[in-house]
Amino acid sequence: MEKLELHIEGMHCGSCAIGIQMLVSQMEGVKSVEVSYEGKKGAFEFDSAKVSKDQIVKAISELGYTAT
Ligand SMILES: [Cu+2]
Repeated sequence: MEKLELHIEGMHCGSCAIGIQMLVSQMEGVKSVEVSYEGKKGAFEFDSAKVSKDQIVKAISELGYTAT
């Protein structure tokens, strides 16, 4: 299990954070997701054999946010 912390730009409210959380937690191999709107960040735990960091970053950017 791998851990990843991302800085997320572009969220305007708490439901943006929940939207990201719901999308990423549905991805295969993702074990846990915690997105903070106030902190502008997300903490992810995932199985790197099933999903990559790049795939998570890409999924977030497809929602219209910038994850770095
Ligand atoms: Cu919002």
